Amino acid sequence: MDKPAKFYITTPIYYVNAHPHIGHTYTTVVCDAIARRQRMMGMDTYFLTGTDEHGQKIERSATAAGCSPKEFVDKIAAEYRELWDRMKLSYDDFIRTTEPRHIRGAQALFTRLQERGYIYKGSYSGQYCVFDELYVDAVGAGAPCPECGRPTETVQEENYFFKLSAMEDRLLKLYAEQPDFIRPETRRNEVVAFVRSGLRDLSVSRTTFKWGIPVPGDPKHVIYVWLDALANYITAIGFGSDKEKDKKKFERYWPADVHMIGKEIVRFHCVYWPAFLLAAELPLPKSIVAHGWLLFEESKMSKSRGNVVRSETILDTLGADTLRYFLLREIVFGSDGSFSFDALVQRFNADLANGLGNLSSRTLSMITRYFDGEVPYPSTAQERTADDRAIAELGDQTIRDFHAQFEQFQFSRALETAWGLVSAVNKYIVDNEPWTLAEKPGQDARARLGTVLYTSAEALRIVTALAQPIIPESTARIWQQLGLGEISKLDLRELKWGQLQIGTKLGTVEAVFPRADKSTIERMQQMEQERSSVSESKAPAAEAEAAGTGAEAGQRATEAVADPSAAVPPDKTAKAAPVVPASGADKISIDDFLKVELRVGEVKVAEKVKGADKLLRLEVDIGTEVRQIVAGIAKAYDPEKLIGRKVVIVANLQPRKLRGLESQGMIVAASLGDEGLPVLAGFLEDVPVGAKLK
Ligand code: ME8
Repeated sequence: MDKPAKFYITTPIYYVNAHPHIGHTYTTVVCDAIARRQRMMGMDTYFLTGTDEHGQKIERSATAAGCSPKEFVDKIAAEYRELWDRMKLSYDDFIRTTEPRHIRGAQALFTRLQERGYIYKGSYSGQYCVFDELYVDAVGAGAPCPECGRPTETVQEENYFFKLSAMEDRLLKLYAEQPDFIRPETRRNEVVAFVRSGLRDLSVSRTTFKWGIPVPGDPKHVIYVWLDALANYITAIGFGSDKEKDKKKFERYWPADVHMIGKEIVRFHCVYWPAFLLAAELPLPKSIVAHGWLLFEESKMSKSRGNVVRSETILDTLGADTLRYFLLREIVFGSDGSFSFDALVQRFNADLANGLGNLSSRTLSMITRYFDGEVPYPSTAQERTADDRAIAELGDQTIRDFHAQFEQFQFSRALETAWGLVSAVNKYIVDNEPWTLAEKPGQDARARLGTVLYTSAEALRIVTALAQPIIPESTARIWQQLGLGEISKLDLRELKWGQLQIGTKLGTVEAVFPRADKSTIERMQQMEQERSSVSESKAPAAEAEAAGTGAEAGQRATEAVADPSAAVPPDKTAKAAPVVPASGADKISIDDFLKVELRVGEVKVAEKVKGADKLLRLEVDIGTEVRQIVAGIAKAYDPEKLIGRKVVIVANLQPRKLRGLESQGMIVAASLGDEGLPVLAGFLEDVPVGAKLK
């Protein structure tokens, strides 16, 4: 017998500098649904996900959290895995970029590029954005990154460069010859325009930090995080290993059929990744599919904005299937879509509790009651009514349409199609009143009752089978109740109307989707608030990082004094800075605020603190005296550039000692992004030293 065809699908590997949120869940659930369906279509499917664990961002997050990078990444990677297991995601492999198999494979890729003459040594001096891990065309210390708006850092490094400029024509040819290489088309057009505008060589190593994969033969350098991260797609399936078994695996599964990604990382996947592969003479993935963003309160849900919703909240209330169904049904794949607890509960009640749940419980309990729990005979074809025939035809049509739409990544439409059958059958039941037929004496009524219930049960079977990849747990339960055993054994290719066997003995019938009410929304909101305040106080990851610069100096930069929206980086798509609503208890009175004495000061002396790479010792004139202040701003500001600068000081803080130096106050700064990069508060107009702020 021939080996089945293979299907290899990947998610991005997620950064471990913050906790997972439902944006990450979205991509992973989409891939899971595709993978599950492929398996049920007889494909030898390999579904890969994992975590991206190197880079300066992560190194800094670990420092801020007071642990080693390894301890830090282990903790967050475990969180991802645990969540994916709770979500019942059917991944075949979870790659971590700190694993030996990946390190070996990424180094092998680097060497392969070097051997083929695509990597050379050069030097770079200019601005670097730590958040995007990118050299950028910005001028001057602290100039904003053109990608994300965060302040850049000035670096001068000797680097290895990849000859990206040599790949322009080959890439353009690829996009022209394989129109499905980048999907959807809008993303493809953007990439083509970007490449046409000209490519510059890409720096693929760093010397400014250590937390990365050493360049083979030159361990002073670590491999650029994106080259490291992208390599996961091949290292996970054996690239770079000498073992026969791994080589076979690589041959079997590479190239990937689908790399699923969010739209913000299109360039890395559609320009850099194929360029690396072309240069390394490795086959190219068949398709890179970019989806839109999940928005919350109108802007992209993201850790740096702090407007995230955790999947755990929904798991603990409505369950994994509800979240999975919502994400695939509510969001039009490819476009941005909003998440709200109201919409989630509405979808759940309408489609799952009242729709599929109702169809399942009324059909199966009537078969239990009227036919002793055995699937009844339908009447012969000639005796069927137009109504019965319409449902049977719709059943087959639904199967065809669902498959076609799903294959085109139109998950929302595919589910709409399947639920079209649910509504039609629920209406059919109401129109045919099986409960009235059951009361009527005589063979005809009994035969009619059998037909109506057979038709309903068969439609239920079809929807359940189609929905299995999206809501695996609940469909498995309905399948058991239908008396059909293990749903995972079903071959979806064979599914058609009329396969439900007469006489099938039903399992125990019970409700699969109990209705949710308003209190569920309140509970979820409450849980989110509690979770965010717990993670703030524990400061485990990005949150710890935001506190990073100030925390080391005993100062949390934006706390209490700075405008929280100043900590939100400008974003091309953002309309407003989302702020997690504060409950009344979190608010302070004006009197409380006035207790904080804020004054304008002028920096007279600024110098590095020995042995503390984040700290500066400042002498600040506040009008009445000169204060010594120890501030965690060394990563963002050169001491020389601060002399003469007007700053805002919290003047009535109790003095405290940092690295043996007394700090007599605190300097106010916004804290940007996951890195918590400080940006000092200042004034556009001239203000006198010592002026009070209120
Ligand atoms: O970019 N809506 O990791 P990351 C939809 N490590 N999807 C979202 C989302 C949102 N609001 N937020 C996140 C990285 N995602 C790199 C990838 S791959 C070789 C390296 C999803 O943790 C979406 O898939 O920032 C997005 O592309 C990915 O998470 C970014 O995850």
